[in-house]
Amino acid sequence: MTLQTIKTTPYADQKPGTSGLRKRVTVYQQLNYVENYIQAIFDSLEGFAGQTLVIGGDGRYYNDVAIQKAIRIAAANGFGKVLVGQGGLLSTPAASHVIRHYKAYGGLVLSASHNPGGPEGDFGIKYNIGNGGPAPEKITDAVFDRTKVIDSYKTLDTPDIDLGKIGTQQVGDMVVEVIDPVTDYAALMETLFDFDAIRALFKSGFTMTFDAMNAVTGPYAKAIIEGILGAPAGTVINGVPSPSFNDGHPDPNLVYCKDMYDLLMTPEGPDFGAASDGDGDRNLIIGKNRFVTPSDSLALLAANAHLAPGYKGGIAGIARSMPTSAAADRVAEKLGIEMHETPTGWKFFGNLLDAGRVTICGEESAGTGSDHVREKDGLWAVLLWLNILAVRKQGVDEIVREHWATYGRNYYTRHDYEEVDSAIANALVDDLRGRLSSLPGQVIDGLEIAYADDFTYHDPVDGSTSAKQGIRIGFKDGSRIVLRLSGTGTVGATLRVYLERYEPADGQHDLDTQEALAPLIAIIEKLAGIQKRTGRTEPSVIT
Ligand code: VG1
Ligand code: CO
Repeated sequence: MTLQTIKTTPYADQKPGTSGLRKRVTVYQQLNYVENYIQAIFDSLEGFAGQTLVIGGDGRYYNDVAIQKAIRIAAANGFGKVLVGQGGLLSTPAASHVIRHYKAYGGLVLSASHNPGGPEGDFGIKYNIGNGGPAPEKITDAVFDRTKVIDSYKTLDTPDIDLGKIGTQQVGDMVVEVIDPVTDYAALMETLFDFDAIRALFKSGFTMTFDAMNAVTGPYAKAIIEGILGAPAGTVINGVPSPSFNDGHPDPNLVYCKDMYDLLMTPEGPDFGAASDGDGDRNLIIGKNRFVTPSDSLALLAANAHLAPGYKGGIAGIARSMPTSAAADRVAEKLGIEMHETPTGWKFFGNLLDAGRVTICGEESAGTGSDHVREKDGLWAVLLWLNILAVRKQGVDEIVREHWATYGRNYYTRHDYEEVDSAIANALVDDLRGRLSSLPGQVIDGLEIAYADDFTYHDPVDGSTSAKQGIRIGFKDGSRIVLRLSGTGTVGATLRVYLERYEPADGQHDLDTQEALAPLIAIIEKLAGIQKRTGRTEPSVIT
């Protein structure tokens, strides 16, 4: 075994986005692309000599190759130990838990989340800090700066680790321990939820389907839902992780889970449907005849969390990303607890969670989680829903309706325009940004604009500021339009338009969502000219 210092040249495009560095696999396959990025991460950190690093991924194509490189570079840089999931697998929330549970220095999560996989698909690398959460901007900025000047990386000339074998192996002076990816996570879930009540629910004949989308959640869902909780075999579908997700798109939304949605809308369908994404941090919740929007799900989980043992003392506060609907705000107001609005991306919740100021966090993009880890957690959300259903002994639809009758309903939709020419998308956003100050007071189609700005977040814990986080246009009647560019796409630009309108508790709760929001859709077309500029006649995805 010899320590090697290999000369390299920088890549200009290694700027981490909303959640790590996501690129096409073919980009990652370039000479030293992985090595440069991982060395740049380690170069931006201090004090890890002899410490533990967690490595895991969602099992997508190129995971196996990247993990072996990461292990050698970690050993050459002086880590004392690497904890890695068997087969290289760890869901994102499980990786977060393993970092916290074993007091690791940090972790590398190898995933491009909900992006498609396979040789033509996407790959990603994300660094998480010792609290288990995504590195804050201070670190991701430093990593990007380092990638621009990096001229060498350190590695060892050792053979590959056998990732199939549980137990310890040696790489140079470093120990590699291959652990079961599910055990610690399942034990954590058992401390949070009333598993007896959920077992009784399944015994009573309650039926469910969980779509793991051929991604990482399969082994977790099978072990917990079918194994520990006793749901019948076959409850978990698409439960074997596949490097290409069986050529599917592991994004649990109404486009890629349309079959499940259709099934839940029929009398023969199960009582409850759920799904998770590529790396297991997102969730989709569908009850019989009722799709629950992620924004509503956040509000409902916050309002009912006390029904689960892990939250029986109540919650300290709620945080949501800025584009997420204000449904959760009404719950926080009623509970008299703190409410925070953060930029898109889980990294902004970490400080609030660490400071004990919030317990539950969520994003409109189907991410919900709590202070049990520092990532969003798909299966956690599903289990909390099951716990609530088991205790309240009501169906999803009934619970949702009661919620609206108490707090009112925030009609909500997101329109995505994917793979738009970057120059066109940037110009569209820049033009609108330039006109924001003239918008307040204007009346368009009978709706008066109350405020218009580009969201700047001031972190109340560490005082840091994050600017240009998305354009917000608010109306006098409480409606809101948000517009921003995605930070996770890998081809061209993805323009996201978020639309929201509030109906009070005694208002109309049965309108079609797209119809209820049609006036706002017309207004943003007038203000931003999306269809005119992009040539698109409709969004690529409506959620
Ligand atoms: C999207 C979502 C955001 C989420 C991020 C990572 O980011 O909008 O809410 O945190 O994906 O989720 P963007 O920048 O494309 O809008 V995951 O499950 O892909 O790690
Ligand atoms: Co994800």
